[in-house]
Amino acid sequence: MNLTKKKISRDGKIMMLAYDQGFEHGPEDFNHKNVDPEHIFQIAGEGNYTALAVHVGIAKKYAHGPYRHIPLVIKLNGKTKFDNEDPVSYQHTSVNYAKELGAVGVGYTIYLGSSKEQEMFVEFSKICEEAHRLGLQAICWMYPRGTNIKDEMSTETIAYGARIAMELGADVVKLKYNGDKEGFKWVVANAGKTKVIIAGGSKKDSLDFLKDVDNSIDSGGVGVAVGRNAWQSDEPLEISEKLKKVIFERKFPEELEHLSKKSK
Ligand code: FBP
Repeated sequence: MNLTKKKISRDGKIMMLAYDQGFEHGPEDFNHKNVDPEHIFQIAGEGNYTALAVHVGIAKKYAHGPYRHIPLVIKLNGKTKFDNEDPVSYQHTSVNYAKELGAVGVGYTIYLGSSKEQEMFVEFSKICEEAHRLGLQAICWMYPRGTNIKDEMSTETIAYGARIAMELGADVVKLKYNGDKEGFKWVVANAGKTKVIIAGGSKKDSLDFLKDVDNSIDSGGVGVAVGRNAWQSDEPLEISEKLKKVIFERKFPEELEHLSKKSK
């Protein structure tokens, strides 16, 4: 495969597996199986994800051999769960190095509403410049959070996040979905030509998760960057298959229940 031809999307849709939670949340998200990055690379490959998002250390040590074909998004910043009052997350990896490691995209989290938001705006904007010069996609993990944010899940706040990501130059913005299907059209409108994907959030009933994905796409989203709802599932490949059918074949989540009853 010509590695330069790898993309983070397929047919304009994105089904990204996110595995940066070990950094953001710590080992509490893991069990003895999914603590192993190799297990996650297997899910990404066999589950036919369009991309896998990881930090640099995991990319360097695991994105080889049978996993070389998986399009990689390398996260360039990260913070721990200990810093939540007025969060900031600084760049720790360069766009150049991400490119050297074979990434097709780079990811960066912005905490909109934090007193440090300006610092993240400046870093991300420069990252977009560099990424685009090198032919990489720039993906913004946009999380309204901090002392200035009254309700991080309000539609207007999520739409503000979409707007900022677009204005800073993101190709894709990853946002939380608040269940307001009509309101999400406003969110997507604010993102303009920047593609919108949703985060999975903490593990929930698989049907509820798939309905959120379905509704967000109905409202103009193009997919997901999902972590815990996939790799914390007892049946990660089964939920991945259902997800694929919702995103690419636009099947109704209810239609897929017969595939199995196990993936709760
Ligand atoms: P999940 O699908 O597991 O929620 O992952 C999405 C994600 O954006 C991760 O990439 C990131 O680690 C995490 O959510 C951050 O979540 P939060 O800061 O809201 O706990």
